[in-house]
Amino acid sequence: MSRLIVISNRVSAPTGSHSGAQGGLAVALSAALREYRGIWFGWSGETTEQFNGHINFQRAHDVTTATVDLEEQDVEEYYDGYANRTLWPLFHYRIDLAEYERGFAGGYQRVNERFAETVRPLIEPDDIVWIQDYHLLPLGEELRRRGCENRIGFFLHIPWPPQRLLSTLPEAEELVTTLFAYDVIGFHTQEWLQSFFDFVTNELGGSVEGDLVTLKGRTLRAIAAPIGIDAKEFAELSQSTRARLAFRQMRDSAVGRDMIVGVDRLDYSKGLEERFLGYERFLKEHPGERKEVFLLQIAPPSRGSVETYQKIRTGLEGLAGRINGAYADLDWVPIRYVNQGYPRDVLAGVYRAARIGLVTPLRDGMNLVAKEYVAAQDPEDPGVLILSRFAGAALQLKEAVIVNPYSAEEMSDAILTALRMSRDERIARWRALMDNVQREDVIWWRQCFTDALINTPQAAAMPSPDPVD
Ligand code: ADQ
Repeated sequence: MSRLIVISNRVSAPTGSHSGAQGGLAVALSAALREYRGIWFGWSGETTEQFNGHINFQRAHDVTTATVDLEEQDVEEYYDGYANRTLWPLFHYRIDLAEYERGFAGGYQRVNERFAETVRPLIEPDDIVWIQDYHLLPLGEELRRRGCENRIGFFLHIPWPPQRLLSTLPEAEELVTTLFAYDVIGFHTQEWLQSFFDFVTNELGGSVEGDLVTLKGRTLRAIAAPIGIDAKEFAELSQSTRARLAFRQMRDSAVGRDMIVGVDRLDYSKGLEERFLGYERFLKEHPGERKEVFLLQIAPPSRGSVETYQKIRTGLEGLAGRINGAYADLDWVPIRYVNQGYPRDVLAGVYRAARIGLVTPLRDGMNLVAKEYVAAQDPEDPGVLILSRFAGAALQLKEAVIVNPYSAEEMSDAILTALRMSRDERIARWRALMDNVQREDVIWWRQCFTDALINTPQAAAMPSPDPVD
């Protein structure tokens, strides 16, 4: 069997326990790597004075990780800059927040070259290479320029923006053209895939035939493969001792009230402000229901060195304070706003204790929290998932209460609907949701992608016309 070489911005070694706080992508990839003899390569998260390509190898739970340090300037331009201040907002449809700086683009390209240079000697002829996410779009091209003829796939974990938005990026054509170094590229949904097709055909003059896309004589296969969670593991987790304890604590502290839960990285794409406003609308429109519920929002800060993230943090604190100030009583606070991460088993218990899971991103590639919420429920008395129609997950989780997160009124109506939903209906909806979460889980996702990669004829694996000296 071929080895799998996974390359992503950050690497998260499997812990072997279920109590860590690994992010969605990290959990998905650990599960994938557990099955292969493979290597997971990426940035260590550390900086060094001068980049030297030194690789730090570690082995844990059958997965070898290989990490490199980057220079301070790399982090500023590649990670904080191009990845998080240019591509992330643009790909989440927020061109108002996207910053186009040549310095960022240059740093991004430099780090991709450094990654290619460093990882290239680790790749053996039979290996398959799987590159992850928007930090590393041109990495495949850089590997080809260094003579790598292996099968190389790329998966994008965030949305692909509509043609008109992407065309605002000065390097759009160059960047999209580099993707044709891959054999297969994957997106979570048909919608993102279609936007990619639109850009290649309308903007760059390429062509699409079935799932084969051709540009400037190079062909790749583009597929939609929605990521899932390790549903079995998560359902088991919700039965663990720590999950039970968290469940009990939440139910006790709720004193008979229904808990609504939101769990997100603190990010503008997650629609937290709109969520608070929707919940406020509910409190305002339904005074009789007020003290029957409370909202627990768990939102650990992320990307704190980027100014937009500092601003949304301050904005949300202000909004939560204002809503609590307007509605709280001696014995009740409407919003509990918590700024930290929790181990996954604790989260599972919290999800299970919540009558409503409120997952309302403005734009999200997939959203794994929605799936985790479903997997953690008690089959005899499940809660209700309220899900944004703009999350990739909405295309699979159709039995959720689907909302438009931009409408506070819709959000308020959805909360009322969920609170009043009969147990029979909750069970029926949950069963259908859970079937999907179990069927299209992380193992299924990994197989969809690696099967496509292994079975695609290697049309794209021709060396780039412009090899590195
Ligand atoms: P994210 O934007 O990080 O992922 P998401 O898919 O919801 O979003 O995954 C978040 C993960 O972090 C979940 O596993 C969740 O349990 C965990 N998490 C969130 N808050 C936490 C907390 N307070 N404590 C502990 N854990 C917490 C990106 C894309 C998504 C896509 C994934 C995977 O933006 O659209 O679904 O990658 O492809």
